[in-house]
Amino acid sequence: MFPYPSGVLHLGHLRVYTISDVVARFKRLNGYKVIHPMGWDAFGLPAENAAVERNINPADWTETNIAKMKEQMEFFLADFDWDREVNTSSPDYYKWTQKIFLMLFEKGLAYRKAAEINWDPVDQTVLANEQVDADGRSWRSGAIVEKRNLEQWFIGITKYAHELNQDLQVLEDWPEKVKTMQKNWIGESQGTEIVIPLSSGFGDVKVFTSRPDTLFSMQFIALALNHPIVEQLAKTDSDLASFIKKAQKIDDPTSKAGYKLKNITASIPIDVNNNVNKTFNIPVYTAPYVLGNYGHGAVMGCPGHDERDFEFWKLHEPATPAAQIVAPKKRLSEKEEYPYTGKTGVLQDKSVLPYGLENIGEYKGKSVKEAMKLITKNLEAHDLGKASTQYRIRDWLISRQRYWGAPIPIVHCQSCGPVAVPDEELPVLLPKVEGYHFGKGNPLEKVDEFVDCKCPKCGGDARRETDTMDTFMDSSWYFFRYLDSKNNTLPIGPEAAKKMPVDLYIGGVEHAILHLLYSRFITKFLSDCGLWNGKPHHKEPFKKLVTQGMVHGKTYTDPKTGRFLKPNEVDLTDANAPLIKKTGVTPNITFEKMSKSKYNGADPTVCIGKYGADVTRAHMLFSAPVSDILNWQEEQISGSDRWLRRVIQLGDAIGELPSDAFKQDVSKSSQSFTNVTLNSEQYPEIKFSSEELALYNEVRKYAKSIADSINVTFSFNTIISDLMKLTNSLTGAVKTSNQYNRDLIIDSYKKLLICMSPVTPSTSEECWERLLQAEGVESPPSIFHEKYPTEEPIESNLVKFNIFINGKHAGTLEALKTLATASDEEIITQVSTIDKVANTITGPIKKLIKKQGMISIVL
Ligand code: ANZ
Ligand code: ZN
Repeated sequence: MFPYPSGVLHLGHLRVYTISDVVARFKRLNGYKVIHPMGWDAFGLPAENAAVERNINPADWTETNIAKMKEQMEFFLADFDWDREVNTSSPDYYKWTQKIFLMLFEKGLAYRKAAEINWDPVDQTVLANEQVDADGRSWRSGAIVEKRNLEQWFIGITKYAHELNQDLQVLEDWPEKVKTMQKNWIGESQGTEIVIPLSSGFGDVKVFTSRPDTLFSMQFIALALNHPIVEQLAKTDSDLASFIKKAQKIDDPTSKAGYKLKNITASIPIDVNNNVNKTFNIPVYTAPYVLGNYGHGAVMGCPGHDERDFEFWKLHEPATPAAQIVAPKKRLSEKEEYPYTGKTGVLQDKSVLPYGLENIGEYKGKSVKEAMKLITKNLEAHDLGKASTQYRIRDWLISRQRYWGAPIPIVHCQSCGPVAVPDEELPVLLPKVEGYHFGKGNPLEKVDEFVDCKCPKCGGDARRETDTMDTFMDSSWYFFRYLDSKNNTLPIGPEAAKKMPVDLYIGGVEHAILHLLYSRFITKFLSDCGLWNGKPHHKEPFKKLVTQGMVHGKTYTDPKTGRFLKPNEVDLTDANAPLIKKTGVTPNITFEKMSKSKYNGADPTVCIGKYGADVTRAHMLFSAPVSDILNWQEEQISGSDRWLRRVIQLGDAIGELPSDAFKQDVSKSSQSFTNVTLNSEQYPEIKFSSEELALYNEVRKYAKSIADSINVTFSFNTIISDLMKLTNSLTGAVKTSNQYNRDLIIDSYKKLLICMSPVTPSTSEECWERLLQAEGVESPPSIFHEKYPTEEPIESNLVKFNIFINGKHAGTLEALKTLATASDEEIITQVSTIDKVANTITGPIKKLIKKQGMISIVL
């Protein structure tokens, strides 16, 4: 996920981009062509705020920040494809964001509708919900925020709700948690839409229910506060009007508040004998727990089966018990608690239920599932209901009354209405706006040259749209642009589009819902428009998603006051026992989200400056599994530092050893040999001792484990521990170098460097170069042109033989299996390589027994 160019790279960036850099480098070593791009999510409010505060232009501010962050990214050696860089605020990017908007507009998926927004009357601007504090005041001006109804642009994401929900199933490599969050956000619900008749000329209301089987237990109807019938009644019922006013402030979905509407009642539309029913014996309420924008803004209240309905009923109609129709298979005792919300029961009448209907006809004994179907069918026959699917998700409001965003490419004409800006006039450029225009209202409205224009259709005077787009619109398609960042005729060309989808997408879990949902939606839309052929991929943009955890900082607080302590207030002479300088008291230590007010931030560039990029990267990966919170403890970085020093020293040691410090005559110096030809090109005519084979295999084993950590388990912390263990093994071998073939040692070291190189590119490259130069290669090629080791370990063909002399165990010998059938002479020669045995075999041999795993010699 690309960053917002705030101007400062933080540890969270370092973490996510180190992970992706390791994967990119690793995959390249494995022969893949990897696209590892980087770009900037550059539109948005902070740039505009900076413009207000410092009187600079948002474009200049953004550009400076990008330059700064690019430099910081170079510090940690991230190997990005800068030639694919995108910047969402540059005209050759937002031209295509505008084009995509127009494609949506053409298909009726971008439209205008009045919507309630937060209006700051002092700053004269629209605020996002997050910019309104708990007291309903603007975060910036402090003014009480007003609700206003303004015409806004919406994107019809609900048209894709079903697909977005259904295709979550195919995303096998996405975290379950993220899929669940998306599922809940979309909120697909299968149920029935029921027409409820109302008394006294009110016609009827529709309700949506997920439990049509509970129809005959319905005891009230509840309408949303803004339901047309409620609004109409409020005109003549002043009690109702004042109830609505109060209830509107209630933002609690469990609220029991309610108002019984006067002179209006409802009927259960059919009776159990399947006749139309108009008895009008059901009260109608309005209640804030009914959402105006879900279903039909109306609920059939079934206190016997729904928790909320039950609570509501108890409060408002305490004299009437809650009726039930569904009972668990086991008979309910009267005492047993209401409501019964389970779905495993069957429909029952009063012979089973204390407060049920006398007789439920054909429904008796039907399961919930059967009854749901049957009731829906029976309603349908009278045209009083039908199966229906509802969604929680709403259309996407993209209008922002802001300057620093992509202008919505629409012209408003008196006679033609909203008209698309023709393709050849794209992009609609953001005009440069002087700093003093910022702060109050939308600065674009004050630029006459921008606003005044001609209608593209009729040529008459027109007004250009001054709303800009939500930045989520910019980031909903940027991954396409990476594949074809310089295309100036299309957002992405057909050849480049074949590279979609993205194999691996890494980012914060804070984007689990909106960004990922919008990206999935736009990706599906672009496929439907033929911009890429998404069908083989279920039109999904991201095959694998990894959400990395946050980086938390060490936080010191005064145990008495709870005050956050600045670093210079704490005495850290003894790292294990910090003290508050002033009082000598031990501070509380916690790990919390880094923030200026907690003095717990760490600057990655400072860390890299102290320890180098490789150590910082290794420490970052080693400290925690990718998806967990990472508690940043700089004092523990020495572990990674020491490891890299050991790797460098190991190279020096190998280089300094004279060739006679290694195993010399293969046939003499080792006790036993494998007869497998190991990688014959590399080790011609060499047979390995078991120690050598063990080292050879160790290298392959760790190489495979590291590859699995990246390809399969995505557990980057274990990569570092594997590399450390391999370093130890190799260090041990070099200490006993006379038992090892020199080429094997050098090759193992090279393989260690290759395995390390995705994590610690500079150390690996440097050690590589030094080694090759010492070997006489004049200008060594980069380690990144090497291949990642993928050979399988080789099983030793040696087996253990227990040696007995005169019935006593005299030692063990590792030898080829064939020793069991070798000649006696051969056996004596081989067992004599064991010193202890050689000393005992003095006299003539009476008897020699040879078996698999056992040699017995009687002297
Ligand atoms: C009767 C009933 C009986 C219900 C019962 C539930 C249990 P989901 O599954 O989330 O879609 N409902 C419908 N419209 C509503 C609105 N605008 N505001 C608040 N609640 C609303 O939820 C569907 C259920 O939520 C519907 O099924 C309805 O209550 C309620 F034993 O109808 B039910
Ligand atoms: Zn016109």
